[in-house]
Formats: sequence, structure tokens, C-alpha cells
Amino acid sequence: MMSARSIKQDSRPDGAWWQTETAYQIYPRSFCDSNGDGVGDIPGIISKLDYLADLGVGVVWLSPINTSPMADMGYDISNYRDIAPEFGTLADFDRMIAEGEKRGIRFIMDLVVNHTSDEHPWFKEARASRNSEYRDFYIWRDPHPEHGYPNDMMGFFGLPAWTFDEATGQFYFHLFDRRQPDLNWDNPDVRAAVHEIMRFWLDRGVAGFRMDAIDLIGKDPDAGIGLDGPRLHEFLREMHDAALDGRDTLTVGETSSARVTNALKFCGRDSREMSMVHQFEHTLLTWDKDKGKWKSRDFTLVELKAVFDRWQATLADDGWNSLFWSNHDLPRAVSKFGDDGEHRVMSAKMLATALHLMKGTPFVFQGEELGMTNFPFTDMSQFRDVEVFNHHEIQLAAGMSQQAFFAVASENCRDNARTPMQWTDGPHAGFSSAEPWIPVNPNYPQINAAAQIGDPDSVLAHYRRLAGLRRDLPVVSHGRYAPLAPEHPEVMAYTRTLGDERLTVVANFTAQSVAFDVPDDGRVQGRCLISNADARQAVSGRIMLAPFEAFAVLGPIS
Ligand code: TEU
Ligand code: CA
Repeated sequence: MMSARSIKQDSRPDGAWWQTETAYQIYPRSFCDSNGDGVGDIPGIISKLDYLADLGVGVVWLSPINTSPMADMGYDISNYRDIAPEFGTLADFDRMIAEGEKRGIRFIMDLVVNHTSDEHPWFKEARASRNSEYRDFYIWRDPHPEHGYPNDMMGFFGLPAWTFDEATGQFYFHLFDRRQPDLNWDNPDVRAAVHEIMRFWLDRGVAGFRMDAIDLIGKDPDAGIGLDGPRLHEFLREMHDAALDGRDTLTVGETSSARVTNALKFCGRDSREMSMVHQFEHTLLTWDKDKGKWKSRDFTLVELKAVFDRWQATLADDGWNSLFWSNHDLPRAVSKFGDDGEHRVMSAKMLATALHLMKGTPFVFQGEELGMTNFPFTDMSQFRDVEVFNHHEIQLAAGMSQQAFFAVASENCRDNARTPMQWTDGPHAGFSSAEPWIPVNPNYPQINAAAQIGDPDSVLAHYRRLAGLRRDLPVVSHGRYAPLAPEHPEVMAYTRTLGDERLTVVANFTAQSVAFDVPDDGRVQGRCLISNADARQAVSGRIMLAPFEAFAVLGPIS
């Protein structure tokens, strides 16, 4: 099972294999289309494994590939044991695992089990009659005698969390779209069925799971509780013991409710739950507290650093961080946190440097390694995401103008991340030979993989170097993190130390030149590990940073 490289890494005394790897998220629909139907697929992924191996990727998180009516682009599964025909077959899947293994690339699957599709046979059975043996796989409640809805709970896509089912005269519960009914986790048969699904894929060779919206499974709908519900940790431990125990997996929970106060419950050494969580505090800073992504929020670098600092501190000796700027639900990193105009290349490299040299496992979202940007939306017809459509109605009904909605959706919507991967400057960016399911970003003639492969100054080469540093240098994977100048408004700086070595990382988050007075505990003289500008060998005194300059110097502690 193990590649030669991973065997070597496993000899690291304290180390799980994923502590020295860089992870890469593939959104299969938008990655590579092998058969000209405009939709990415598994054979397309296989054809790009050499690209990923060359980038230094050790593990791929695959967004859902199971059978689905695609109401939420695969996050609505109708058969957990098969592959959606547009993505390929189980034979393709097996080939992908085998080809990955040859290149030292493992795969983790998206485990979407807070809910199923309304087309899953369980739900079809459940809604057929109140006496169906699957009725209790879902959450049904009688109408409230006065208000209709059983209670006033709302879901994440802006809709009431209840939908009335005419045929059986009850409401069913759904925290996302009405075509995504929530499973009833209080039912032990549901939990056993999920454990079986997990073992099915582990036996087929996946290395673990990214667990979708997993902090919702302990919900108590009658008490109005979705996130972080009363039975959450009980169910996660049971899942671990039933499906994961004794296997060398990487599991990462998508937990928008995770805070430093509860993080170790999920991923602490003795938690028996999961390897790490995806926490969202740094991305939540960019949105309004009440209106969420439908209103952007100005945030300061000091606030952003404070989030990273407290996560690094909390998981310093126990647990493990995941590190990411972007995923399939978020706008493009360089558009949100950097500058996608004049300073695109510099700021993309800066963001990567600042994040990847922290302690944790970095997750790169497809195209981020090229500095791909948000899409320049000009028309509502370019959106594909159900979340946009649901919220369009809701926000307009709540008084937002069409113009304001269009502007904020363009900036923050999930479709920004879902435009096709830009492989070449050829037709459809080399993603497909046909019109893709979602428009290609018109900047593909400038921003594409072919233009960057072989260019040592490219964003791609920078990401490759960072992945190499993580594999090669224990101070990068395991060094102790300490913030430097946390109050500096423009510069992020920190040190990593291991034994008698110190790594100092400095990153200018602005489009201006900035003076940075290096605090004494950040001084170091040695070799420049990485830089997006001129190499520096020494960090001390007052240094002048170019716009978006970022670098790291490693040397002995003086
Ligand atoms: O996202 C969940 C989501 O929408 C979060 O905003 C939510 O607040 C959180 O997950 C609760 O922990 C995931 C997927 O990434 C997304 O693409 C899906 O649409 C969604 O679940 C439903 O499956
Ligand atoms: Ca295809």
C-alpha cells in the first residue's frame, strides 16, 4: 500500500504521514473533462496525476463523486456506493486510486452524511408512507397547530429548515436545500449505515474522509439546535470506533462551529474522533456577522493574525491544524486576501508563504497554485449555484436591491471557485473540448498551468517549493510557532523553532512598501528558504519590504 516515500516518512518517530504532506482539493466537476461533455471526470483527474505529483501533493481531497441529481453539485448523494455517471465508474475510481499510489498520492473522499439527496432510495421509501421502515431515517414532525412550520429554524441556504410533504402530511427537516433532507442521526440504524459506507470506501483504498458539515450531526431540531449539538461528540467517537479505529487514515471535519475552546474535543490526541478540523474563523472575518456572505466586512490584518495565532497556540502540543485560504465554497484566495490585479503574482506567492510555513497541513484548492482569480460576473445567467438562487429571492424580499445583490454575489459566491481549471491558453482553457458547464474565466490566456510549468518564477513553482520544504524540513512540519509583532498593521511575521534552529517568516500583506522593525526574538542569519523577491540571508534591524513581499530565512538561534 505504501509508496517508498511514505515509508521513509513514517519512520519519523512522532509523525503521522499527513503531517509532512500538502493536501490538494479537487472539485471534480471543474478539474478536467476527458470526454468532451463539458463536465470534469475521473479519467480527467487520472490524466493530471503527474501534474499533482510534480507539485508535491501527497493527498487529494475529492469533492463528492457519488451518484447525485446534482441539486447541490454532488453534496446531495443518491447512492453512496457508486460513482455519478458523469464522473465515471467504479472501475475508473479503482484505477485512480492505483495510479495515485504509484505516485505517492492518497485520496480522501467527501463524506456527505448530514443529509442525503431527496432521490436517495431511503428518502423515497421514507416519504412513501408514515409506516415505511425508512421513515425514521429522516426527521419528520407534525405541522404546528398555529404557525404551520414545526418551529422557526432556518437552514444555511436561507430557507426554512422544514418542508411540508403533502403525501404524508408532515414536515421533514433539512439544514440545506429542500432536496437535501437531513438524516436522523438519533436512529442507530442510520449511524450503522454510515459506518458501513465508510468501511466500503476504506476497503476500496481511500485514505480517509473530509467530513461534510459534520458538526451538524448531533443536532436537536426540536430545541432549535443545528451546529455543535448535544450528541455530536458521542456520534463522532462512535464513528471512529466503528469505522476508523486501527486504520491509518486522515480525517478532517468541516466544522464551521469549531473554536479554539472546543477544537481539541475533535482532534486532540485522545479524542478518538478525527485527525483535524477545517475551522473557518479567518474566512468568517471577511463577512458580516448577521448577513453572512451577502455583505462583505472590512477586516484588519491584526484581526486575521489573531485568529491564526490562537489556533497555532491551541494546537501547539496536541491536535493538529489544517491550513487553507480557499475551497469550493469560498471566493478565490488572491481576490479575497491579496490583489488580483497588478500584484496578483506577488500576492498569491505571499499568501502561500504566510500560510504554508505555519504548523499544520495546508490544503490547496485547485487553481490556487496558479493564482486563479474570482470570475468577472456580468450577468445573473453566469451563476450555477443553488445557494445564489435561494438567496437571490430571500435577499430581494428582505429589501436588497438587485444591483447590490449582484455585486455581493459576484464577490463572495461559491461559483468563483467552481469555474474550470485553467490548463492552457487553448479553447475552453484546455479544460474540455466542449462548452463547459460553467463559464471559463476570461483571463485564462494569461493565467494557466501550461504557462507556469517550467517557469521557476511562477506561482506554481512557488507552491512546489513550499510543498518540498514541508516534506524536507522538520522545522517546517514540526517547529514551534511564535508570533512576531502581532500588532503590526501591515506585516505578518512569525518564527518556527526546532532544536537550535529558527525559521523566521515575514509577509507584507499590502500593496505598499512597508518598513518592518524585526523584534529581537525574530532575528536570524542563515539561508533564504523561499522568497517572492530578492533572497535575504539575514533578518534583523529595520527592513524595507516591497509590496506583498514575503520570505523565510532559516538559521541557528543566536
Ligand atoms: O458546506 C457547509 C456549509 O455550507 C457551511 O456554511 C455550514 O455552515 C457548515 O458546514 C456547518 O458546519 C458543505 C459543503 O462544503 C457545501 O458545498 C455544501 O453545499 C454543504 O455542505 C451541504 O452539503
Ligand atoms: Ca466529462
